[in-house]
Amino acid sequence: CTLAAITALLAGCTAAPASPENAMPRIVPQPATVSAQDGGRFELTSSSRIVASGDGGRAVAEFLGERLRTATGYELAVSDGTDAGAHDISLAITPDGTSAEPEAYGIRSSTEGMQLTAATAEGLFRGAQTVRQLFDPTIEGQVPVQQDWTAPAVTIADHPRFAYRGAGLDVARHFFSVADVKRYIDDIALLKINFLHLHLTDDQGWRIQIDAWPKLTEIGGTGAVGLASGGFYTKADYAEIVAYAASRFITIVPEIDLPGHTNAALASYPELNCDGVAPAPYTGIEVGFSSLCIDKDVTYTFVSDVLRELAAMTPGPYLHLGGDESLSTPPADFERFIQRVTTDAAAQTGKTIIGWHEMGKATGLPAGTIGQYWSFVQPQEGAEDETRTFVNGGGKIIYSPADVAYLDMIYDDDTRFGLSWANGPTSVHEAYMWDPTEIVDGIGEKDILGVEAPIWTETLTNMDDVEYMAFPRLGSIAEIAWSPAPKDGKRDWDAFAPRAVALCNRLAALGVGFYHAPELPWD
Ligand code: TNX
Repeated sequence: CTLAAITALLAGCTAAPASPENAMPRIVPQPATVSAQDGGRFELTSSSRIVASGDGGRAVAEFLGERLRTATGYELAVSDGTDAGAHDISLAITPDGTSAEPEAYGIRSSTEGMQLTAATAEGLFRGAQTVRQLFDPTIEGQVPVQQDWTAPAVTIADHPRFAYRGAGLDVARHFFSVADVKRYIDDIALLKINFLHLHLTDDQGWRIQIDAWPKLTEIGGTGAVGLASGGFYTKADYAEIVAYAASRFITIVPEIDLPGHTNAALASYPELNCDGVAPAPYTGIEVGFSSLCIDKDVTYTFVSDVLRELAAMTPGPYLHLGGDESLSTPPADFERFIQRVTTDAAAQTGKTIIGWHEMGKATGLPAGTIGQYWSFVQPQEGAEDETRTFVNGGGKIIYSPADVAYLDMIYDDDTRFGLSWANGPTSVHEAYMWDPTEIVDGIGEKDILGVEAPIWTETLTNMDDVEYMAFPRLGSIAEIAWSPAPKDGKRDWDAFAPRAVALCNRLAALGVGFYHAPELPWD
């Protein structure tokens, strides 16, 4: 007896809702505009089809069909064309459709049918996540469920606030298999996340095959935190992740953290150390003790080889070079290293560089370098100036304020794992009640590329742990990143909270774990 079956049973016993027939659907992130229409609901039936037109529309139709087939038990055949009936869902790419924005989409649903339109396949895919959420959460169930499958009559016009809506996954402290990463990709796609930042290297592990430096994975890839076993992605594994992400319109952002957070590399190659002696592998959870040797030529050969190979396997536009917490690199050396690497080896890859905000201590960063902010909502000493360096250089900012957006922070004092260094616990409410335009003075909407919620895995050993920490807080972050800026700067928790519950109900049907946050109005 699965959770989905139980949920379905309960749904069957509940009295009909007192709310009107076309009550507002509960969607996370909230679309830019949703208007309830008069008239009856759209109904999916055993003969419903998913009708696709336009280049790439069919793939999105197949995706949607896969999501909806199991619980409904319907065939939901995908067919090409525009000839859709009253019980069909049609997906159409209409170049001059809803908006010029590639991720914008529109939905109309009524007794006449459900139509999803967008200018691109990407826009259709984002819209498909909304289509899923127009149906009862039980439609995500993993076994057939007996109930009527209807959606309210609505008109939706939607587009994202920010171009970059990220989730970060630390696969260095604990290793996560290709299957795990694919699962997380599916989890985050529901929330219209479009970038997955993989933290591929750190003191405890090196997780990506580099042909020119094979010991990085032979030695540096074997360990992890504590007694956990390590692992690494071969180039084929990485390609599989990149392709799977692309099928969900998610771009992989790979991070090689430099020059600190490098014990795994230093342990693999003695020559990368100033004293020529390889340190022991590291299995603890301290930060800030390791550094590449800034004055050795071999350091730059190493960095150049790694970045060249990584860029060659990464179709996306970004390479993340870390730069955080290099506490054991003398400040002048740090600046010299960052300046040299960003303008030389990294620049030669042709990718746009992202660095944690401390990288803004260096002068002469290439124009357009992107800063990722990890200080608090109230910036700590130095963080504002370092962040402004990127904007002054023509780059933008990704906001990941640690006290609200770090998903490895405990929810409350009873959380079984997680850390608390970023101002203690982070509730779902705290993760929701902030705005990226209110953090660094002088950095406004147009300077902000987007928002990312990293999940660090010092204390998280498997996907159950990761999902528990991510949900529903990633819903808070995704809404900040996607939905329109709050009116008068005031975020409406009371409007979000019931939608967060609906999200959790959907995750439950999907078999994805989450935290039963006490501040939410559970059904
Ligand atoms: C800070 S802030 C880190 C990570 C840790 C994380 C734990 C930043 C860019 N780095 O190295 O894993 O805290 O919460």
